[in-house]
Amino acid sequence: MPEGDLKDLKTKLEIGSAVLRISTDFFHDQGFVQLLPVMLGRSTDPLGPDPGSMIVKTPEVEYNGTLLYTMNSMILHKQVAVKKLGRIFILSPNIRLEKPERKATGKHLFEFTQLDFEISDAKKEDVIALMEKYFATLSNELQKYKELFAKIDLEPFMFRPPFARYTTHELERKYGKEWELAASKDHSQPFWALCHKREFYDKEDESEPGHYLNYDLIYPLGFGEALSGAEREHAYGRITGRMGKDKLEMKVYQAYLDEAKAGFVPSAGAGFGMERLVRFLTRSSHVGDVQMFRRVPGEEIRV
Ligand code: ASN
Repeated sequence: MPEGDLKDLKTKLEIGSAVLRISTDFFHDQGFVQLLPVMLGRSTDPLGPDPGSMIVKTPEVEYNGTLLYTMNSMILHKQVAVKKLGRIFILSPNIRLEKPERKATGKHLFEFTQLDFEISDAKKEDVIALMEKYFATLSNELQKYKELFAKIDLEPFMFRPPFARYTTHELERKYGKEWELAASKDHSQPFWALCHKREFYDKEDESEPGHYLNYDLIYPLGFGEALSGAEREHAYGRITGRMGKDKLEMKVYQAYLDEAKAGFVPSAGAGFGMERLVRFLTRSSHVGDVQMFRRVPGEEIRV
């Protein structure tokens, strides 16, 4: 690795450390309880109706006679936890064995950490307001780290919420089906992409079937997706209905479904990747450039 890259990596890791501190402080200040992550579970996030279009497989471990999966995300566990504790967040390590060709997107890793949070009885607007407050706070707090940014010839990015909002239908009309990169390049501040057909746990608007109460935040300047989240399907019958439409194998989700049957509370939340945030703040060409231990799809693992 050339000398300059090593120096840059050190600075980027220091910026990453500041971001972790600011972020956890923010969620604590907002009354959230920080939980420790789980990395194995009897069910995990299916990742879209067709995980095969993105990941090679979800790793499985047989332990003590039980089949366990590594976490694609902790969404299913968040729905269980939020019943007991109304506001939770987790720095959650996720393993997603992305296809090697995904290296080219610059934003995919096969191992990363997201700050994942969930709030009982919350709505879409509550999460959007919370995240806009978070990004404004992040900009203010990062002013204290100006000298660090100067080492890589940057200034801390000024997030200026409220961010623009579009439905994904509007974005598709303007930029085509693969709107994310073009729309991101066309903006100088993050923007919300609303109403996107995704996993079964994102709530469908019952008054407008085919519409979803979810939200992605997209970074500007070509950096793409920052965050995804939603109000959740919490009623057992609706969950099984959505799983059926996605042709998911119910028995894989039995433990989760048992919890749903016992009763979930309405909730909303989101998750955002820590490495993607640091990549954006440091304008790095690949998200792996901000990791101490690179986990880039298709790349040889050194350590
Ligand atoms: N964390 C996301 C959410 O809260 C789910 C994901 O990572 N796929 O909706």
